[in-house]
Amino acid sequence: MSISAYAHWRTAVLIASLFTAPAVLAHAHLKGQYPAADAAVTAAPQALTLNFSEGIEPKFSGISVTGAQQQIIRTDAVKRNENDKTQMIVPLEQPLTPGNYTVNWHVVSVDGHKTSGQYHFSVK
Ligand SMILES: [Cu+2]
Repeated sequence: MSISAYAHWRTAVLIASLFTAPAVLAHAHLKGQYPAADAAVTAAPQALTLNFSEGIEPKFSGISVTGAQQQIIRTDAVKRNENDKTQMIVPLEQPLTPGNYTVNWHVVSVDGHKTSGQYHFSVK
């Protein structure tokens, strides 16, 4: 490899590392949840749990749950699993009745980045 080709390669590696590392990895992406996205559960859940790829700040994180008629489902304050800072637990004030539900979530991860998303599930 010529000197200029080597220098070019070094520059490319440096730029690639600047753009790939922590910024993307550190965001809290939703990895799984209960009830699962698009699931139809038979047991009425008393809480929703959401698992993220990074630790979350419960004070700045939350969900809103709405039913098929856009009615707002009342929830208690967001908690973080004491043994797993990537797990958010949202108790429901009342068990869910049969129907379709939409969950809009937003979290701030421990590095201060915000992410949000939406999923659906139903209770039979
Ligand atoms: Cu981040």
